[in-house]
Amino acid sequence: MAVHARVAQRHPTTGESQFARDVLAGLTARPKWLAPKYFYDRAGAQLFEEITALPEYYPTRCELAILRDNAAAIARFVPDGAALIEFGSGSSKKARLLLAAASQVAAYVPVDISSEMLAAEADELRRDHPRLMVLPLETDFTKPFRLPAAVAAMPRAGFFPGSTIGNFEPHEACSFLRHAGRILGKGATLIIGVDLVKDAKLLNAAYDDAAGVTAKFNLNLLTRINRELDGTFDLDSFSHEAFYNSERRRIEMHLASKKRQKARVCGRVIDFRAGETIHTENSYKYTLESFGALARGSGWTPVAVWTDADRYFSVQALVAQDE
Ligand code: AVI
Repeated sequence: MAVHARVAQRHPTTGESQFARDVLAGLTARPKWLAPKYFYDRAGAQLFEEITALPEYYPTRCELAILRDNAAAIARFVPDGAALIEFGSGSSKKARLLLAAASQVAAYVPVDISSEMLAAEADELRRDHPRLMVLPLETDFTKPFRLPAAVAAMPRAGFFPGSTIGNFEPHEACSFLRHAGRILGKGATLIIGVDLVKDAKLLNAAYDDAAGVTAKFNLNLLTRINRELDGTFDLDSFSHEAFYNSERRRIEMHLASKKRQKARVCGRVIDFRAGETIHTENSYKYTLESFGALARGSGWTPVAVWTDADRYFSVQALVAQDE
């Protein structure tokens, strides 16, 4: 996934970027928090790629295996002549598996905020699928957007892999599913990757790997603040914390202050108590039942589910409910 948070948007009077405003609001809140979308600057996106290849990080491996093993069955849920719209396409690696099995797809619309990756991937896809219309859209896929006119008359299927839905709070996940329903329209299908509840030991290891890559990914947020917002965070005095909160069925990631200290951000002083944390991410895990209930309550009916043999991860087909 590529969710490079854009920082160009500035406040008309203060000149502050959206990133600066969000960081200051989060660091002056109690408890302190930062939005996970800000992980993905260039270094963060690179570290996330490394995470996906870690032995402990099962989601990417499992989802790729599910897509590979069931591509033909999944493709049957995509209508003839459909436009396949991918929310947060990144490298389109997973869509390629689906497209290879779904020759009935007439157009592929990768939607992503990162233009660099989009253009390069679109060119390659056009080369590999000469009959496929590839229509990249550079925009924040969580906000309302218009589909290209060329796909207006086509039936639509959405694709949202990676369990990115898990990084949304449940109410945000519901809003996103409704938003996807509005964009895809009546009768649409949505193919979505959803990470499943499992043994806490496996979950904890996946988000606190032995090589320390996830720790670097988490701490990179402070490096980004130091670079872009005149921050003075001392990285050695914060530590990565990740644990499964079984009551809320989510992995929580935090940055914990090892001591009482101060840091400056955009000229503001932020105080930390020893042990105080900045909550940087939630990664919700679902059961098939709990995700089914979320989907049904958000305008979608689950019609098929594929999992890996260990039932660590799922790919699900949802069909838009009639209003
Ligand atoms: C992008 N997202 C689905 C990842 C996850 O598993 O929640 C982000 C991540 N955070 C730490 N490791 C991976």
